[in-house]
Amino acid sequence: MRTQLLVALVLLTTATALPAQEMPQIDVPLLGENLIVNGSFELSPVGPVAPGEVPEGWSDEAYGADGQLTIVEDAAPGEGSKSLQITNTPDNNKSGLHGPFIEIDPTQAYIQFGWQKVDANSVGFGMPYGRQWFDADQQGADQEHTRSYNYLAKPDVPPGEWGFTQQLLLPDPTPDDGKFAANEIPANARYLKVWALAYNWSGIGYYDGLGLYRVDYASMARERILGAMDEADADAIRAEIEAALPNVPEGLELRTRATDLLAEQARISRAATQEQQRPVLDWMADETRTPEMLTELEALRWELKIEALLRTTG
Ligand SMILES: [Ca+2]
Ligand SMILES: [Ca+2]
Repeated sequence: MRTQLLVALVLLTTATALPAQEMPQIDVPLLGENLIVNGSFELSPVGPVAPGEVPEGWSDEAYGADGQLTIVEDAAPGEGSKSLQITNTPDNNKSGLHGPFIEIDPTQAYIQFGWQKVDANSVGFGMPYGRQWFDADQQGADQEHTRSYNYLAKPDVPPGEWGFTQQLLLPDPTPDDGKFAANEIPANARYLKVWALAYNWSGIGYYDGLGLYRVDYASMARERILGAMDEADADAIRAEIEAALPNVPEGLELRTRATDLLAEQARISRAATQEQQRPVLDWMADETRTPEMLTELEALRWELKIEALLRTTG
């Protein structure tokens, strides 16, 4: 058990060994590459983005192509030195970027994060950064009584300061209710488009270090589940129950319950050790169940002791 835990910890450490500068405060293990191409705007030349064009890796300028985008070079907090500048005026107060379709698996976990700033003299924040979900036909994944886009919470910093924001995206646990929360992935979603907007205000705003990664949820859940079993000394309790069981008469409710619980403990343990790609919701169910199951296992050990005692004295 300790070896498995160690392996999980090593995986956790290596997966997060990414440039610290680009990802402050990210405390979940990441898988693979940044799914946002040119999210830090380092692939683009410094200067105004021509009207009708967008920086490499992006799909279209939101709300039309009015030449409000510029790649600037300053002390950008994300990777490299460049960032995206968006200029809004009273007459032209909406702009920003939409990304291309990014294929996702709605059963897995993702994290979206990024930096943003508005100039000190700007009114309000007004930099909605988020995503739109699409189904397999690349139509909006909204169902009745909901909408297909959500935004991250805006950073808690005053105008003039770069603020970092991040959001863990998890599968919608209730796909049948026709709605999904801001951090939930609709069950019918197969794609998303990142939105980095400056909406309905006048002034200058910036984006930098935008990221979207698959999260290695399995390694986090595995560590929590196996760690809880290790701490509760589940293997020892299990051995004790297995040793006591042959003395419990057939047909006793206690015996059935013990057999079921041992089977469940073995299943959760095996799944946590072996399964890599299973749905995040299955991991979450096991994470929720594990502490309850361990409490029941411990109680069962005592019930069996008392049962044995009663049989000896009776
Ligand atoms: Ca950058
Ligand atoms: Ca739901």
